Amino acid sequence: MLLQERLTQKIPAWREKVQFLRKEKAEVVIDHVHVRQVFGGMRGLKVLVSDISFVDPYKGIHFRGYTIPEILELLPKPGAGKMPYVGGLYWLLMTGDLPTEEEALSVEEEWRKRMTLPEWVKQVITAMPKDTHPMTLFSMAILAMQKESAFTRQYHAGLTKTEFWGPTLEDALTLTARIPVVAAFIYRYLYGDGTYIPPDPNLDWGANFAHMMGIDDERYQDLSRLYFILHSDHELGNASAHTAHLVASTLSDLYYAFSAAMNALAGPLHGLANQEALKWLDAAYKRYGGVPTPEQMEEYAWDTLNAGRVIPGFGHAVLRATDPRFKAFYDFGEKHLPEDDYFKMVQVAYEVIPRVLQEHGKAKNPWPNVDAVSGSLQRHFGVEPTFYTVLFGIGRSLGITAHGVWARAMMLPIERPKSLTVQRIEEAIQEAEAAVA
Ligand code: CMX
Repeated sequence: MLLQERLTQKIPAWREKVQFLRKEKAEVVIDHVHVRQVFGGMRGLKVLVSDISFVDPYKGIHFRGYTIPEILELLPKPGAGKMPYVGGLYWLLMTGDLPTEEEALSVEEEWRKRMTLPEWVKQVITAMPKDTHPMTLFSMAILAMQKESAFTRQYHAGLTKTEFWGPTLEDALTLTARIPVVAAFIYRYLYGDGTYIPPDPNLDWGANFAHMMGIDDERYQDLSRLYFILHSDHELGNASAHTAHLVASTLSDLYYAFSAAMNALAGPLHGLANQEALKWLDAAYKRYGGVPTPEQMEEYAWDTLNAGRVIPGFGHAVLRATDPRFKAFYDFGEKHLPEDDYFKMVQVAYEVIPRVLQEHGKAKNPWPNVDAVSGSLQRHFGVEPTFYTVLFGIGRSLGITAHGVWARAMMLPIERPKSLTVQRIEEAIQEAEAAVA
């Protein structure tokens, strides 16, 4: 397999570099811990390693050093003017190299070989009541596939630490191959007419998802590719990626780790914000009987803030500017659905809300994140809002599994930070203040 060959070439040098840093530079200080970080969700604490992606507060996400506009321009595409193959992005995340078309298609081919869903997974899904949230079904379905983990099987058969990454790559490819199939199956079970559309082996990962959803529109194929690329990764410290990293550090396999990550993604401050953002726009549309004017949007935003609630889709723990993922979706909306009322509401919100949040004075970042726009595009194609977080999860499977393979390649240990009592923190403060005095 091409991807495995490339990683086999790359891993020894990285492993050597990491081993050197861990052994020879172990005592070098690269960050200090502040009291605000201990009580403030560890914001900004530099304690994780990711060469796969990096978020610049002003320029946003970089995948292996490339910005979103660069990614959309440089990755191989199924045709002129189309969005890139998701398989090409996966190659880049995994190897750090921009793929040739052959390399991108080799990933798509691996996915094609592995995408058949076991029957029992479908039975687990259809045994559940239809008012179950799709994220619950998604997480359960991933866990239902765990018995197929190559890593767990080979680990118990006797695998040495240096070999861990190989079967983890196997799991990564099988899991990511099946993720869109599972997701579309859940969608059609909950919201469809009871029929399931099998995958089409002639289509690429993104287009195949559109096909299995039953949305036969080339624009939706392109939106799917774009959606999964934009949601693929956002450093290692975000709640879902970090959950997966923590779980996998115990040598749990990627099925356990990714299922756990989806439980973190299901929270309204994280992945569920895309569903919440659409619901928030929906309520504005109903309240004003159509697209609100800027004045009405401002009134509506203040009512939300005065009720002590957050405006979903705005703000970010790391970003301090408009999210470039928001910008890429916004461009898609302007090109393909400028007359859509919900997209028009996104435009009004973008015009008004950053100023309102600045006046409100709490949020460190008043600018929109990816969730402020993604739902309006999905809604245009008839996708139910409660499903939007699953779409986020499909994309996130790419970054999480790539991180999983590299954590094994670098032979990182189990995570175990230290907790302190409040009394010990107070003592540490006194010691620090006495030292200054
Ligand atoms: N609306 C109203 N208030 C907001 C706000 C928003 N969109 N964003 C931040 N604030 C508030 C916070 O609630 C916090 O208030 P308190 O001091 O009363 O607790 C204050 O501003 C400071 O928060 P912050 O440091 O700017 O933001 P955090 O790093 O704590 O949180 C985030 C980041 C994303 C959770 C927050 O901005 C938020 O809740 N946004 C709305 C939900 C959302 O869009 N989430 C999706 C994030 C994208 C992703 O998951 O990738």
